[in-house]
Amino acid sequence: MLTIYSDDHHLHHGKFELIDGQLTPCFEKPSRADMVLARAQKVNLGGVAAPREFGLEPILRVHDSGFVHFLKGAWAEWQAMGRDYDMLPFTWPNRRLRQTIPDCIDGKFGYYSFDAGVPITAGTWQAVSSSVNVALTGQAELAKGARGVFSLCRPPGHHAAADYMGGYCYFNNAAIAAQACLDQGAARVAILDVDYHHGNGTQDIFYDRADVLFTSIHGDPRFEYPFFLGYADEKGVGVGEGFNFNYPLAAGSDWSVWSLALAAACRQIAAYGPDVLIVSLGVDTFKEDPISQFKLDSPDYLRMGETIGKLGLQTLFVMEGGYAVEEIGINAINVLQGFDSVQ
Ligand code: OKP
Ligand code: ZN
Repeated sequence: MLTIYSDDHHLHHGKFELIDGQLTPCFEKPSRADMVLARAQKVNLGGVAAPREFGLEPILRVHDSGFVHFLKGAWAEWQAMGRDYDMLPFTWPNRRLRQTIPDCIDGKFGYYSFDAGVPITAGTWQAVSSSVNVALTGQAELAKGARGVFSLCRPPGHHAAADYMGGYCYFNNAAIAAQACLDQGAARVAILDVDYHHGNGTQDIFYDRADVLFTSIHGDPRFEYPFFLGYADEKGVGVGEGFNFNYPLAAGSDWSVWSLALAAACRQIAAYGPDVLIVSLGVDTFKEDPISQFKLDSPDYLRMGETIGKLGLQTLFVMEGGYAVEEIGINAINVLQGFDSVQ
């Protein structure tokens, strides 16, 4: 399987996120993608290619233009105020607060985000734009006929909605790739989000649509981030009703439990009959992940890939989370090798 990768992700390296009441060094760091790339090369997964440049147009098919331009100009605005350290938001338009976009950078950042897990640095725009190009280049390879492609995106994307960022995510790489499939003639795209956290952004983007099926297996929002979306009764709305499936699981869930949810999600995907499958591939379900509470072990990721491969669909894997940096490469690449082992 071909891997699409760009070194540009190194340009995004936030210093701190707000977690457990403390400013903590970011878990979402460059070594994550470096480890995944190293493993892909070590096992000869199938070559590495650089992304092509797609520009803003495919991003604007998914994201709000005010949001995109805020992100593009944010660092320059911040610097113009004499600030040379990482940007973080700290006020959000909660219930009964005005949804009016303020003029000042701090107000705008709050408006266009939902948590403090999204530092913006000098290189963030370049890195998040490249991450989208990595996803879109993978999508283009799939369109040319590949059975499976790995877009080694960083930063991740599944918490980002049309007009807000959060949870280490700025642009929704998987959603942008899904929309590109549709724009090039696909009738239906299925998304399977196996990251430990609910893909709230992806769900929100496609919630009122029938042309994208969204399925997600994740820590129950009653106890786990992002807390405010990801319940099993979220089924879609309007023509999108019946095209959204959440599988929230208890803390401590291991492969015996997790694999049942995967089987259920795969049944929905098969019944939907999509032209393409996009997997939001997070491996923070791993038993030693520092911010997560599932108990998958490294060999389980081979089984995961086999199960996905047995769907017999053209599949784009888009990298999301995974914070046990030592094992992230083994676990992520195990999924892809499991997939490749099924013909
Ligand atoms: C991203 B992905 C809030 C941070 C709380 C955020 C976890 C984001 C996970 N400031 N934790 O789904 O792996
Ligand atoms: Zn995650």
